[in-house]
Amino acid sequence: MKTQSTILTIAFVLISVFTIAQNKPAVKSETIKVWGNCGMCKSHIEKAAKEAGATTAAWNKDTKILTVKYDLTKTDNQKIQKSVAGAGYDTKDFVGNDEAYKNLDECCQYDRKTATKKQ
Ligand SMILES: [Cu+2]
Repeated sequence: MKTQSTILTIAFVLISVFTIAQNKPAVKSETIKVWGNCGMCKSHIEKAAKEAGATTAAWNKDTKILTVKYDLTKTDNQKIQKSVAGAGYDTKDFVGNDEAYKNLDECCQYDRKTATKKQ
């Protein structure tokens, strides 16, 4: 009887250790609307997102949707959006930095979110 409970205990410990070892970092995948124009905007936006801690970033110029993956313990949605806005691009929650926007190439002078809001 004692041997049996010892075996059960060992089995339980092994299963726990295995489960903990399998625990991956909390990775979140999200989509964020980001205003922009062309392929160059794409590289600017993706670079800014990665600088804010996104492990992967892919912006689609047709849908204007940025898909990011990031570690929840390292960054968050707002930080990523702020970084993209800092590069001159309007995002869902932030307005792009005006200075950065002015310095973008002509092809990247997209229609601002603020401009589309006003009628
Ligand atoms: Cu562009």
